[in-house]
Amino acid sequence: MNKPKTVLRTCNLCEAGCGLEVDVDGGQVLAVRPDENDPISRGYVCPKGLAMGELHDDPDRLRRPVRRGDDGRFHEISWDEAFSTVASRIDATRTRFGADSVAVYFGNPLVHNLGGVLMIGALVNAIGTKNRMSASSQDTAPRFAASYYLYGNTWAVPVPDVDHTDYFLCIGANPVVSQGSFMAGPDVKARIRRIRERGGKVVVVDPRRTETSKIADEHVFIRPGNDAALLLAMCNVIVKQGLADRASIERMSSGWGEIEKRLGSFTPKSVEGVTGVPAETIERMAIEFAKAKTSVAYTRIGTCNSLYGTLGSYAGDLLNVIVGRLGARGGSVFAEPALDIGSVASALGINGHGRWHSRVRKLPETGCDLPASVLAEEMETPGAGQVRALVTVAGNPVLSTPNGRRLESAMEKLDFYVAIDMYVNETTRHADVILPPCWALAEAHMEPATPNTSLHNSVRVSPPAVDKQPGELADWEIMLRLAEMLGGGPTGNRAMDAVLRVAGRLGWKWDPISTADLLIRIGPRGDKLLPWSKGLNMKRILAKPYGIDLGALTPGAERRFAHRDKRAHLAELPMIEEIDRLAVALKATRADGELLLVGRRELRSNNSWMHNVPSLVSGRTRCVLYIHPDDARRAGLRDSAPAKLTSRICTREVPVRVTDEMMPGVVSLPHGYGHEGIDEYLSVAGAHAGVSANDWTDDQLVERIVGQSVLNGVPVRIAPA
Ligand SMILES: Nc1nc2c(c(=O)[nH]1)N[C@H]1C(S)=C(S)[C@@H](COP(=O)(O)OP(=O)(O)OC[C@H]3O[C@@H](n4cnc5c(=O)[nH]c(N)nc54)[C@H](O)[C@@H]3O)O[C@H]1N2
Ligand SMILES: Nc1nc2c(c(=O)[nH]1)N[C@H]1C(S)=C(S)[C@@H](COP(=O)(O)OP(=O)(O)OC[C@H]3O[C@@H](n4cnc5c(=O)[nH]c(N)nc54)[C@H](O)[C@@H]3O)O[C@H]1N2
Ligand code: SF4
Ligand SMILES: [Mo]
Repeated sequence: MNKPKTVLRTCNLCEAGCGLEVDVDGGQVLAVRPDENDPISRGYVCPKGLAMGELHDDPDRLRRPVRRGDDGRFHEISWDEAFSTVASRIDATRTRFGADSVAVYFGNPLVHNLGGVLMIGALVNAIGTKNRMSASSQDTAPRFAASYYLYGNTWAVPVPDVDHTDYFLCIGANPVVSQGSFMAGPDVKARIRRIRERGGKVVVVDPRRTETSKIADEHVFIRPGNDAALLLAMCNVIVKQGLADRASIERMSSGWGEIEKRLGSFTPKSVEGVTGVPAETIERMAIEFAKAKTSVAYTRIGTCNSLYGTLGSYAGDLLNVIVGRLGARGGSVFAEPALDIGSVASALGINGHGRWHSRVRKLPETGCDLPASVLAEEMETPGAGQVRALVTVAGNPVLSTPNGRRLESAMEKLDFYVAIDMYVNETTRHADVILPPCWALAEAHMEPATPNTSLHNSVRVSPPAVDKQPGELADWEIMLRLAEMLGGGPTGNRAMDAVLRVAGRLGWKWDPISTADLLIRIGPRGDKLLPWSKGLNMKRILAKPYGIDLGALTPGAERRFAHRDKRAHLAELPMIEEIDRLAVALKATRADGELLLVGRRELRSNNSWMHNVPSLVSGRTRCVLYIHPDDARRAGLRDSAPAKLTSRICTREVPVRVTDEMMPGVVSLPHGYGHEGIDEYLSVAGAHAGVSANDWTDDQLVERIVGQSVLNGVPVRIAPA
């Protein structure tokens, strides 16, 4: 007999990692509450976290594998049938057409799933494909490439030391709604407020007057795609004013001369036109930034997902470097996690850029992932290496990747498609087989990746909350079983997997927590497997229900630099070339009447997948296009009336909200909606369909370094419907 109990968990839905109290009875969730006693989140949560129980109970969530029958409908099948079908179909495609004919796409929720993350390499290597894609190319590929060129380390992503800074320059991010990305920690809103309370300054640069700008001292409108120009101009001002920290540049970096001589092209006046930021504002911001006691520039999705995404991410770091803020307290610092997943990834070769390219358009890999925007053409274009089978794990690329509808039609040509997902969504509805994992509450939880970019170092492992029901498998169990059936094993390394197979015959079984234990123990904070050491191991972590506080972020950056000379390389060739291209582009003129479409996030929404939770979709309609009154007037649009929005690839109707929150010339639409014709599988989401922003975004309009599609700054036109 089960007895009701309360289990303490961290929420796995976003990077904030808030503490939850979950009342459970066996397989049932009775209640979910904020955990007031959590020493880190102190009772802070958002509505999504409180909906964990609703997700668990959602009748539309798949509990058993399903296979599409001749009638086109999904029918439940046994796990044995599911695994043997999937393994034999993938193997058949691979044998006939080569390993690259099987593409794999990993979605965002996997990032918060320890077992899933550890199984990525296992599954990809078992298949043997180079056609590996992920949500990264709609999110972080430019950031990773910038880190790769600057620090020689894809995973060296600096974090703004918000808790200690006196000047927070927040560019292309809306942490008050997104809860912070690459600045992970609960209640970032309060943390940002505290900067001002201690006399500091917060400046937000965004084409929309966002929720974050409402708690800032200053908001600056910028025309999308131009963060790099703005940041380089700020660098120029700092140098001209003699405010650059030359000693620090000298000590930490190489290549400054190459950059300094190029900064001349980026003056406040020369970038004023493209950025829309007045020259005197740029000048003042630069001087304030340099003169503040401490300061940090932070860039995120708005910068990353735009035409100069890599250069914009680079230029944010450059600004920090030249005033001596990289590695300084209150500046831009690196977290020191217990499980250093970045170093593990680097050791496995997941560190680099452009080592191979896509077959059709020759777009480069970044950290082993090709841009997802190549997936449709790789399916459509005949020839050796054409993609004929697809595996998706925790993703919804039809709604989340550019020109999603092209991908959706291309998917019809596939010989076989298997999805590992808990839902039939707009993408997985096209699968032949769907393998559903148990919901996260049935597994132990430990964030594998976010501690790499946390605002404060800590480590915590939450126990499973609900009992796994008979016939339920976790993501890692599904991925591992498939990998093994395709000839691989848990490490993705042939020799190591062969050893583990022998161990397996002796009764040893791979599992994520033991693997994390090993990685922690041999990691920088670990006990190095020495019984007398005071270092970390899983036993010590599990003994503390709230985990272990590993202290504030510490100064120093060099420990993360992987270039042999232990310096930040400011002038690697791709960056130099991009700076030169941007210098030329500053002179281009803008098409008349052209609007630029950008994205937006909503507090009650999580990319494409939480709209099936009733408590999260109640109230006002959220999927509406924001437009400035002047643009609305010019186009003859009225508030709340539908409009016809046109990009290169799509014309469709959207509901409009007229608001001076928007910069003139820019319109904003959240992504992740567009749940049309899916009522059968997602009864709640289907009734709140909205439209998908990625019906308009363009798979062919890409950033030049990583080939990631432009999702912010898509040229559009608008007219009354
Ligand atoms: N236009 C535009 N497009 C964007 C963005 C933008 O700003 N603008 N942002 C992009 C960003 S940052 C991201 S990260 C991507 C996200 O894009 P994706 O990762 O492709 O999509 P998600 O909406 O996160 O889909 C998550 C899927 O995972 C499933 N899922 C949830 N939890 C689990 C789990 O534990 N295991 C398994 N197996 N499945 C699970 C859900 O049911 C859902 O189907 O979208 C991107 N797309
Ligand atoms: N509630 C909620 N939280 C989430 C998510 C969610 O879907 N919902 N998704 C999670 C994920 S996967 C991620 S990656 C993070 C992302 O977290 P953030 O990076 O904070 O993402 P956004 O909230 O989309 O904020 C991007 C901002 O950039 C602005 N912008 C657009 N183009 C430009 C430009 O060219 N320059 C500048 N300066 N600004 C621009 C937009 O107007 C927008 O305000 O959020 C995570 N948290
Ligand atoms: S902010 Fe993120 S981690 Fe916290 S409760 Fe909401 S979804 Fe969960
Ligand atoms: Mo993301």
